[in-house]
Amino acid sequence: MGVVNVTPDSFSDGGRYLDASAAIAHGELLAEQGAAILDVGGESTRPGSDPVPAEEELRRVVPVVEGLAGTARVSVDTSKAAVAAAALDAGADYVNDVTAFRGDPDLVGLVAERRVDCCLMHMLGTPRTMQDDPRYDDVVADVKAFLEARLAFAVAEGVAEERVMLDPGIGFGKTVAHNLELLARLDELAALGRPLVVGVSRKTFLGKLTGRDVGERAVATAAANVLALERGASVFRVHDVPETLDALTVAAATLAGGWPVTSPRTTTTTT
Ligand code: HH2
Repeated sequence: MGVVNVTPDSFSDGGRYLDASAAIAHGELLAEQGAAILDVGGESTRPGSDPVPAEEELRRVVPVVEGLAGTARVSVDTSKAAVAAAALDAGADYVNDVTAFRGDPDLVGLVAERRVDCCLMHMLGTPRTMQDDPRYDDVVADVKAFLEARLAFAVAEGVAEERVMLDPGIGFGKTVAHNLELLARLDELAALGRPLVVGVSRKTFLGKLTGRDVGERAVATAAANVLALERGASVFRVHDVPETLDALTVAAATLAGGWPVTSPRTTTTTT
């Protein structure tokens, strides 16, 4: 899943693709590089960020979804039903809601009615406050119980279970230690039986571990994604598609103990 942020303030690429044509060109590049899903978002959820009014989010997201429809699957990264509805009308077929249907009471009904896939993510608190001393009894058990409850809620509201993917919400109300424990014990979340999405890309915990600035975290991102794959994740939300795809291709082949695993990639050398 390639990230297309149409925002002035995203933590790693804010302002770079605010113009619709730049965002569409970027999404096309990510698809060419191997992204199967393009996740288009018009509201930053970085720590400390403020919500964006629906009209502004719509203005940012809809032309980009329209421009990318047909290039790859298009996901809309929103917690607002009005934005999701317009994005689905414009060609998206996946709703990525970082509030797991807690942000807008109308979103779950929309996803049920349109019969589209969705991602429900764990977050402690809101983006404004989530990094202020987050605490858990047992971060993995707490996140697992939350995701199980949100999955049950979605199904009770009419979303088919097979439409739901779950995400531990790396960086959303978590310390470095919380993020590492979630990744190390991801197999416990995989036991919920739904595909797992992970979003580690360029995040602060990788900077704290490596000392690298936000634009220099592609290798760290790929390493975390490889371990997430090994523990059962199946969707990897990233800004740097080629690096992560190479790492995942090699990791998947190694885990499978054979070649080819999925679609073979062409290469210019034979060694
Ligand atoms: N992380 C971000 C945004 N959306 N969605 C899911 N499912 N999982 C994630 O981990 C996730 C997400 C934050 O990253 P980014 O979009 O790059 O930054 P910003 O929120 O500042 O736009």
